[in-house]
Amino acid sequence: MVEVGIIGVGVMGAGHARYLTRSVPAARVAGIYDLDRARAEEVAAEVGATVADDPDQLIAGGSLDGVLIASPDATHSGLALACLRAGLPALVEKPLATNPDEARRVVEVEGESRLISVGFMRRFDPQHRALRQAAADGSIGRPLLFRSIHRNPAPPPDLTPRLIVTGSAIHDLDMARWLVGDFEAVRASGRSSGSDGKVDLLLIEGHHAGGALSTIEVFVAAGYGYEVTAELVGTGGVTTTLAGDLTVTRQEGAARTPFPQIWLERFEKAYIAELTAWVRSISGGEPFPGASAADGYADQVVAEAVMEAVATGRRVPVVSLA
Ligand code: ISE
Repeated sequence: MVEVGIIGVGVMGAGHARYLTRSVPAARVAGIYDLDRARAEEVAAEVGATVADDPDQLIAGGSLDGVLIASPDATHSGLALACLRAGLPALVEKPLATNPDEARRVVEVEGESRLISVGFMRRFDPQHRALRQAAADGSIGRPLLFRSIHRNPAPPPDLTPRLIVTGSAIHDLDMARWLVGDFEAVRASGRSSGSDGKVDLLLIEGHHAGGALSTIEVFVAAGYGYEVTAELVGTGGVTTTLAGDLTVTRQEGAARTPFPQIWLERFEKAYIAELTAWVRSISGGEPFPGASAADGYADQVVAEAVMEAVATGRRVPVVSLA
């Protein structure tokens, strides 16, 4: 039994606690920490865990096999470093950090240990995996273009020009890297759909080292629901994700498809597959097949270039330090 501690049990951390408890038989949620003690106690009671007084107590307590970090984004890299100091594997929710310097520090301290994994769950989504397969086996020829549409029903209350990139678009940047390779440069523009002038729609154009292109739409105030659609255009065919679990109801002259309202519904299978693989990497010593700290850093570098491209309107080169 792999004993897991969870730091942060907001929407995502509580989701992970439930997935681990219900759907990953080889793991047990043993300890939980959240700044909001009442919230920690509520989720701990649900999954049979104990509550820690602070994150250090949880990490350095000596009884855990791994830590899942799902606290606010700005705390991710510091907690990842604390796990590295304790020699504990950690699955860090995306983003690994909120800027490239912090992400790079994690990569440097991690060294060869590969203790840090990053929660880019789309890498475990059966539909995105089909695109990856199509890119790898040559069935649609040479990939020319990756297209991603990423819509949320409503923006978070603290939406900023940084958060829409490091909190939302970073998923699509990671997918673009995973499917068509490293970015060479980006262009990007933002629009506001509301009267407050906050940028809630981004359009990103990626130029990739192997010659492929990517276009990414992120719209976090789409209203109708949560939708992620991806497409890979190759020289010999096109593979597009279809939302496999959706239904259509035909009634009164219309066909109606209800959309999920949140990522937990859309990506439930992906989260469970990701957690299962992470737990297996701890118990069986197999390498985690998802995103590494190096990926988390590379994505952060692209995110920074996207922010510069939005602010300046220019084509911005993407340069990672080796
Ligand atoms: C959220 O944090 C997620 O990671 C979701 O997958 C993403 O769609 C959403 O935009 C983020 O706020």
